[in-house]
Amino acid sequence: MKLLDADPFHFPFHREKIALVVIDMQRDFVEPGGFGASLGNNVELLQKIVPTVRNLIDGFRAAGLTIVHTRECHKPDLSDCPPAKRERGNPALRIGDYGPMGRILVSGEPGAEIVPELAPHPGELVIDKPGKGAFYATPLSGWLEERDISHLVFAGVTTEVCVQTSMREANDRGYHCLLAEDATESYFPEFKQAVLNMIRAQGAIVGWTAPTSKIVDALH
Ligand code: TIU
Repeated sequence: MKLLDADPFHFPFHREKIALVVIDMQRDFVEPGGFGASLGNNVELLQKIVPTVRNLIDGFRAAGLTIVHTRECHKPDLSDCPPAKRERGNPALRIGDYGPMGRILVSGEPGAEIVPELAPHPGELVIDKPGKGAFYATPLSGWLEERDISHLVFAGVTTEVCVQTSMREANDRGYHCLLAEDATESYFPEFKQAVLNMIRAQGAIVGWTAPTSKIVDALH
């Protein structure tokens, strides 16, 4: 067991028990014309982290460790999309509507796919999730238990929505959670900073944070 130099204190890095969870690096959030843009957001900030997320994934691939990719998306009949989610706000395009990358946040559509640079490799786990959290209504818990995973490294988008929700779900399930600070991003920089501060406050009440370079170094 290594001690990784993290905030607010060292993260116990059990290499044999760790998995990477990459949250929702989908075209719908990262590219123009998708769900994120339809909500009025500038997606350029999110595009900038793609190479860093790739470095993190490559580190886990080289170490032969478990990698989970999640996608926020719904069945084509939207039976797993509560009206309270679809009817929220006043977006340019609602979930299920046709946009430039196919139907918004619908599985099988181009926009729901993970960006090509981060596409899952054969053997990596892919979770389609109808909620913001990676554990709600998905097989993730069982898949991690089967692999005896107890420590999770999180990356992806957006920091304060699906990443934070997933990390809180994991924390309540007893996982040690580490967020890769520069491999996550929000449409709102101040929200990202607030999440980093709040998860590691109170003695890592939700978890730890560390830069990708330190996490990748610890994998060697
Ligand atoms: N809107 C927003 O910031 N995020 C989401 O709707 N989903 C995810 O964070 N993946």
